Amino acid sequence: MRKVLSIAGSDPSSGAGIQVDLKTFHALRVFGMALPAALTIQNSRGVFGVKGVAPGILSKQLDTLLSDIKPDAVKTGMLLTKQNIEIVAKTIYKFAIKDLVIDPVLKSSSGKPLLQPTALISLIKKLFPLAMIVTPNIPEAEILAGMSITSAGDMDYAAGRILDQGPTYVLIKGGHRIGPAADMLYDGKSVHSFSTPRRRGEFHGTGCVLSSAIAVFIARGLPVEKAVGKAKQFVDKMLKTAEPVGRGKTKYFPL
Ligand code: PXL
Repeated sequence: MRKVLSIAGSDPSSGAGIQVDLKTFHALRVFGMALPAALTIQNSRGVFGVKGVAPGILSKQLDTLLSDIKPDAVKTGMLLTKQNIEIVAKTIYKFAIKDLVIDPVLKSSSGKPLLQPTALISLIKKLFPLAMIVTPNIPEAEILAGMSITSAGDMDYAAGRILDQGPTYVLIKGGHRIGPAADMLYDGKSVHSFSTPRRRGEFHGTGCVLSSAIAVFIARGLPVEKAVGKAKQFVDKMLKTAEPVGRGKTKYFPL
């Protein structure tokens, strides 16, 4: 039985965060585990508040879990605070976790900060060097690389800057681009492009499900390029049948 752990924010509406991560693990038939690093106040209309889990609690949860169960892969999402990022980084290093997927969540779709500005430097300096793969969308890649991205050439250049921060792979997701929605995977030597049709509407939790699915396929032993391809196919299948679940207009995945 392959085991995958998500360390991320809690979304009570369960279309994003640790809740949808667990649903993804279940749908893809691995043993899923979830540990909240932050809580959100939200529904299908948006995020109305955030709060980090107390550092002492996070640290003890992680140590207690990982000293017993060794996951085959770990995914991180919303971590919110500098202190919590540093605890996660220290623990990942201590338990020698190699297959780490980082979704560098910075904001919700509604624009609420999900990472405190003072925490960005710790995310880059402490956590990125431990990552197998980091999965920014274009706005996140712009902030991480410190540049604007308006062309394919910019994407390549930004990828180089992010790889210099330490991850083995970076996947820049093209969904926010005007024109082709291709995601580009870089390892510093070659580039792979992944295209699925652009689906109509606004969706909740797409990045969470993609990074969780990548973690599943890496845990199953697939090479990163294959894991990303399979994860993209899974997300596209979900996008095709997504629908609103509340009064908000964003569509949720059928998970
Ligand atoms: O989709 C980004 C995201 C990640 N994690 C949590 C969230 C959100 C967006 O709302 O709530 C917990």
